[in-house]
Amino acid sequence: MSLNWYPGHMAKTRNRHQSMLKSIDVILWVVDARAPFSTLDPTLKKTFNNKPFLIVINKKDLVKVTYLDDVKTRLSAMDMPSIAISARKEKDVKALIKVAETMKSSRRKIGGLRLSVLGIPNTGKSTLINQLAKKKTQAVANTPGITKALRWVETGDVSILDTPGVLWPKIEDPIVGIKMAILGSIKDKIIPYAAALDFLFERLMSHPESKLSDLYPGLSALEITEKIAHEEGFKTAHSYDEMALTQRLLKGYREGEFGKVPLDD
Ligand SMILES: Nc1nc2c(ncn2[C@@H]2O[C@H](COP(=O)(O)OP(=O)(O)OP(=O)(O)O)[C@@H](O)[C@H]2O)c(=O)[nH]1
Ligand SMILES: [Mg+2]
Repeated sequence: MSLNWYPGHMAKTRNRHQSMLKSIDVILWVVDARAPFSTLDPTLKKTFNNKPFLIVINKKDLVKVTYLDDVKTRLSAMDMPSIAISARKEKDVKALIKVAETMKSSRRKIGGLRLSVLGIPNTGKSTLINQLAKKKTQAVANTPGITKALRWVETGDVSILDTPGVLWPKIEDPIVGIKMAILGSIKDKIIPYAAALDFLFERLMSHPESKLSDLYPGLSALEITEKIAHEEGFKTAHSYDEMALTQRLLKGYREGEFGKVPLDD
């Protein structure tokens, strides 16, 4: 299974962003801290035309600091400057703006800082902007495709361009597609449920930060599946509702209920 979900608005967003580069000082390229490499769109950088960019590793509250340090070191070795934040934290967003300020071209002396935020759906782009604006200017939700259009938001000295989440035209690696599904970056209706459930379980059963075995000590993956299905009422006499079970687990994982378990190594 390779994922082929690339609605027209995604291509349009990329093109519009590229055509607006002249009005942007620094691009904030937002990725999810639980899968920073898988959510780094391999085709996006070439649309920046050498404009400075900063990788914003968002949702840092959902992984451990040691993991983040390793990610930053690896990105730096790839010539990708980065900063880890939680977009819900004012202090983190302030620190991010300070770094972006230092990256602005010295040729542009007048006027405030102009930023754009780009990234795959559901990484927290609009949350970041709301935090900066200190009010809810942008709609936010834990599903993909919430932001529908490019929109400038003025916040004091900083103008910031919100954009709809974009995926890349063809996601070749099925595991990357599954991770996107788990993170809530693709539409529910195209989630490969069985594959997502297998992957997530495997991860939660084997990762040292996972709380699953504390919650269900001594049980195998299958036994845990059965137990959760039973507890949640997804179980009938001979089978259980796999989709309901997967949705329940995904919801828990997305909210950090099972520990600070990243999807990328
Ligand atoms: N745990 C955690 N959740 C966050 C953080 N930032 C954003 N979120 C949540 O992530 C979900 C998606 O946030 P949005 O700001 O709508 O994401 P977006 O990138 O604008 O999404 P699209 O507009 O659909 O592309 C929401 O449920 C946010 O509350 C963070 O730092 N930590
Ligand atoms: Mg948004």
